Amino acid sequence: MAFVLPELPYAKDAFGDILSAETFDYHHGKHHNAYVTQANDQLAGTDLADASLLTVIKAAKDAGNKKLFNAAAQIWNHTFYWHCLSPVKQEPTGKLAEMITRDFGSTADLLAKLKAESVGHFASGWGWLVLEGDTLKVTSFHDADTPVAYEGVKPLLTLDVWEHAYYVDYRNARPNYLDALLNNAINWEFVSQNLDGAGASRADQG
Ligand code: MN3
Repeated sequence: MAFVLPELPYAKDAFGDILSAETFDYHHGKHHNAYVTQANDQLAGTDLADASLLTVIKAAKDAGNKKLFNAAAQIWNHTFYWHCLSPVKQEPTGKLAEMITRDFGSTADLLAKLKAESVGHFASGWGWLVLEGDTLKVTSFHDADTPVAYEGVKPLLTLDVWEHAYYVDYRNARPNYLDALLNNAINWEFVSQNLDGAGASRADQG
């Protein structure tokens, strides 16, 4: 079964100036879609043609098939990223808020750390909040690399810092894009859900 481009969990104009409809047209409609096409083209007629996205990501990594890994991991990363965004401003609550205070001091400290990691990430990649054991950690991954390719690293929240994520609305100003998202547009409810360790499955398909 071929992979599909998942629908956005909101209207493409839902974020106003924070992320424009034009950004979604390109980022979701063209970039994300291209990864779907690239993965399907490579998988057609192979043993992995009916495998789940997570299975393909792990198999491609084990086989050292960088081209397939990049396409499959980017399908997963982008699907997860869309779910991490909310057009309605939210705050971390409950157990997540307690863990943030325990591991970072405050939500403001976490946001500052996520911004610093993501701004400082050289070239293309993804900023991440992950769960390792019972501990929250801020990290980043290069290019298409993804926490779901590693044992024991559970995805909670991601920020796309490839230039295509912000160039339409922020030109080269990655820090402004990150400020806008972190302060206004994070789906903390989704992040909280992912504390169950099942975040990987929420962007899986096939
Ligand atoms: Mn992207």
